Amino acid sequence: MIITITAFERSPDGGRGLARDTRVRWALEEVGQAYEVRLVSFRAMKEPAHLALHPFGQIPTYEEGGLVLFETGAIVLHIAEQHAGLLPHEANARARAITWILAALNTVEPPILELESARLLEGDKPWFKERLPLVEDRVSARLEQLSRRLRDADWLDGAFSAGDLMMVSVLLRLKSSALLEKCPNLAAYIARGEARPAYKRAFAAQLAINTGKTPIVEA
Ligand code: GTB
Repeated sequence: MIITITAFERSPDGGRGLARDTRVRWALEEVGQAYEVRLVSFRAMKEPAHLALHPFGQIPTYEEGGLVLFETGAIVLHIAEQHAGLLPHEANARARAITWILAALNTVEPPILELESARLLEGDKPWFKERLPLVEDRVSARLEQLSRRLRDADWLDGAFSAGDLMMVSVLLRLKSSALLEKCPNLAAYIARGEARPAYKRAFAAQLAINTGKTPIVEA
């Protein structure tokens, strides 16, 4: 069955791997599953054909036979459940790995997104300078909690899992941020994720699109 995902025709990050198709590509690469990519423009994302796949007009989407998914949490979990390699077999360990996927998306990512939005959209507001440290503190608090849990382990709960894939993907958004300096074990955790051959393939594939090395096929 052919798997097709969608990605930005041109990612606003120019190929730094921050758009969310990267985490889906990474999961597919980890399990050795081939996939195709349909590139969509910002205009096409809001048109009926794409809205039929994604009610919020976003990327990525995932199509496999008659199945259409959106939301990277659901997509990565589906991939991990369909193929060996991203979730432990033992029931409790599996449940814990899924917990880390949800923790990455529901507990760690939101304050990071809030910080990004503040920096991107609120810089000209009179209250920006006063608010920014509060938003940064919320990110730091989460990082310190996660750092304490990870300690000197390689991964969050034993072997690398979809939980680590999602957590590293979320933390990568802070890669150039000074906030990570206080948590060197998290910086090393991110580097371990980036060093995985599957991540490197996923990153290279999205970079090729954004540097014009892959022919663009309009959706
Ligand atoms: N909760 C959804 C999921 O996990 O799948 C969120 C999906 C989402 O936010 N998609 C974004 C999108 O389609 C792209 S990834 N945005 C267009 C829109 O909403 O109209 C978010 C993103 C975009 C750009 C950068 N960047 O340039 O650094 C980073 C992340």
